[in-house]
Amino acid sequence: MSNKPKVLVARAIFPDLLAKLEESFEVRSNQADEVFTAEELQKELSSAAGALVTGSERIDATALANAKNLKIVANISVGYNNFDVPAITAAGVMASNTPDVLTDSTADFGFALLMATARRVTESERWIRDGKWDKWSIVSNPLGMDLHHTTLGIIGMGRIGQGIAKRALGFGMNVIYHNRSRLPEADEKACAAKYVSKEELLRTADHVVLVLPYTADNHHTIGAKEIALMKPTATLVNIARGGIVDDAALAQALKEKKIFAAGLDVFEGEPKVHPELLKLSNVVLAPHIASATEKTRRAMIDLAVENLRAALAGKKPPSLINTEVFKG
Ligand code: 8YV
Repeated sequence: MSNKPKVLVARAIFPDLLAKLEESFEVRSNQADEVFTAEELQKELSSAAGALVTGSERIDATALANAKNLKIVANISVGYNNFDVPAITAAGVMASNTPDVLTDSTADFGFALLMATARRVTESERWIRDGKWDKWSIVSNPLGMDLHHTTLGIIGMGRIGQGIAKRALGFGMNVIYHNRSRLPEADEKACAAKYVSKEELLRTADHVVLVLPYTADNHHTIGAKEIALMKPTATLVNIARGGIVDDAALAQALKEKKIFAAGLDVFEGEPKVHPELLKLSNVVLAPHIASATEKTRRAMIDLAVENLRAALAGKKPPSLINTEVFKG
């Protein structure tokens, strides 16, 4: 029997990082592609002192029902809508996430989707692969929308939203934003971004990007009614979370060309994608990869491990969410 604390690694991580963890802990790791069922997760957590989890694991009262020794659930993700924070706090367990380390990669990808969507990059590639490029034409080869010197509307102006706004400056874009609360003047200045209501943003932006956290309040915050406010030439990019957009309403609007195009990295019920979206050419699809560079994913795991090590050593985890649980 080992005296090392038991740690659960709920999803596959890089082998060298797993090996490092095994030096200090008795690790039970799920290196399979399958996500634990709720029942399996409850059982796995019942003997763990700490757990590294991802957005795929729902951590709630059920998951924690038998978790008598658990000190921390460390999310390898900045978003933590997979956490029922009040339930985790009530169980006396610390919860942590991975802010900052993924901001730039995610903002880069937001811009990649904005460009691919407005300039029809993936559609053009499919067009060539389908053998449709028989001649160059000035008027009929895929024509897109400009990004430069247009108005970018950012909904959710946290770290990643501000990162996108700063990138937009290089494109000479006029940046407007909507957020739960207005940014301090200095931050607005740093991004040259103007605060507007959600309605004004939807009406006036040429491109709308969603970067807000998913909460019960913003379920379907973009639905048929909101899309109807947008310009028919506008694009919509979602790198936030599925559930923020009503995917069925979006598919209908794209089909009817109510807006020009959409770029989606996240989906309601992912990894399933709404079947109507799959039929459309004016949508760019990505499999939730905004943070997916090896460097950033390693940094996310490193930060989650740092949180876990701190909690198991009786220290305050650097990105603790429910600070009230830490008894220093
Ligand atoms: C993660 C993310 O890859 O950090 C987030 O909020 O969406 C992504 O970076 C994903 O959630 C896996 O946990």
